[in-house]
Amino acid sequence: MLKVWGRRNSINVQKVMWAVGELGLAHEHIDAGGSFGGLDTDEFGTMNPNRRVPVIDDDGIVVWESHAIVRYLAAKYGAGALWPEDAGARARSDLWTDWVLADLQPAFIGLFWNLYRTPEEQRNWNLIRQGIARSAILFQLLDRHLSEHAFIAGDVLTMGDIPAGTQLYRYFELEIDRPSLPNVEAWYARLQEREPYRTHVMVSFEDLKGRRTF
Ligand SMILES: N[C@@H](CCC(=O)N[C@@H](CS)C(=O)NCC(=O)O)C(=O)O
Repeated sequence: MLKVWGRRNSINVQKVMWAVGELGLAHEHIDAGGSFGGLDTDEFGTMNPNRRVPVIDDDGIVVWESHAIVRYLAAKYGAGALWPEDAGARARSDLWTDWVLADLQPAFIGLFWNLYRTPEEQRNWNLIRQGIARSAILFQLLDRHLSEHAFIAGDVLTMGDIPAGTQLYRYFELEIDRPSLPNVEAWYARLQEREPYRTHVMVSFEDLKGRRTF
């Protein structure tokens, strides 16, 4: 049976769990990382020498890196749904996935760490302001793309929605200035209609407040 390792309040684990939920896959979830620990064992290091979550073991196929896992699960179990059959739609899914890894997530997670995960007295407000401004530019770029599409790759949800869509809960929950993002907000509302999104992504991150330790 598919096994998934990773704490549920990790944004990267949430991508995988959301995909598992969309695909309706039977699985075993094992809490790991953060206050659960377990990443420094020999057994874990054999699965993921980078010692991070998420990791999956699908009947002997071990995959780490959240986007690689989402692609693997979509390709194996979601043909014609999360995994677009059309090469153009698949390329759009891929490019927005890579954009999240290269641009959106470093900017937004940097902001999240500097603002939310740093104790108040240690916060660097220059870095926070830069993170807010950079995130705003990137979400506006995404907003322009979504003005012509209901979902990232077209009219239906695909694997391409998962990396960027996972960032939204925290972005809209943080008490920060945000630009007008009507199309991102409409997409966020569409995602919230989905039970796997509500269950696996809209997860409290309260216990990360002021904690820079993991
Ligand atoms: N690029 C990796 C990043 C993995 C990563 O940094 N995971 C964090 C959680 S979001 C982690 O394992 N941190 C150590 C811990 O939770 O103890 C991915 O997308 O899977």
